[in-house]
Amino acid sequence: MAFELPALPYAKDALEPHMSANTFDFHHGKHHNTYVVNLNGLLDGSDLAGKSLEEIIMATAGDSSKAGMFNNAAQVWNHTFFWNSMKPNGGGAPSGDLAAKIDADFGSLDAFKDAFKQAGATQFGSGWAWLVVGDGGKLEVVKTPNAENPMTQGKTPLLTCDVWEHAYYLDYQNRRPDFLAAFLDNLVNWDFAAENLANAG
Ligand code: MN3
Repeated sequence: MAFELPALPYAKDALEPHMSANTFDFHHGKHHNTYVVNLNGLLDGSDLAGKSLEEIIMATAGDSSKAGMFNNAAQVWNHTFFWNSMKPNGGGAPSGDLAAKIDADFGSLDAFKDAFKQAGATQFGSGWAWLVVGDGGKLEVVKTPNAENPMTQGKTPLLTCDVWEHAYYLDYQNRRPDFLAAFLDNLVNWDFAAENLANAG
C-alpha cells in the first residue's frame, strides 16, 4: 500500500497570478511527486511500511540513520498541508475563534502577518514558515529548516508556507518577501487554519 501523490485541492491555474500553473507543474507534479516516489522506495521492505505519514515522521524524527525516510515523509506531508493552506481568492481576515486567538496571542492580525513574513524571509536556505498551536495552547509563528515539521516538537500546525526556492522562483525569482506577502494577502486559506485549530482541541 504505497503512498500516492494527492490531487491539488483546486485547478493548477486557480491561484494565478499569485502562483502560476507553471509553478504547480514543477512543484506539485515534479518536486512533491519525487518525495512520494522516494518515500515509497525507502518504505519497501521497511518495518515502517503500512504506517501513516504522521507515524513515520514521528518515528524517524531526530534519527540520523533514518534521515532519508524522515525527509521524504515530512516533505510529502508538508507539501499536502501547504496546498491546503491556500485557496483561490484567499487572504483577507480570519473569523471566529481563530481571529480572537490571533488577536490575543499576537496583538493583531497585522502583527501576526509581520511575524510570519519575518520568519519566512529569515529562514536561511530552504524551509518552511508555520502558524502553530504551541506551548500552553498559545498560537506561535515558527520557521523550520529543510523538511522539519513542528509536530515533532509537540506543536500543532495550522498553516504553512514553503520557502524553498522552488516554491517561488518561477513567479518571484529572488523576491521571497514578495511571495510571502502574496501568500498572506491573496492565497492564505483561513478556513483550513480554523479547521485545524478546532481539531487541535
Ligand atoms: Mn516545496
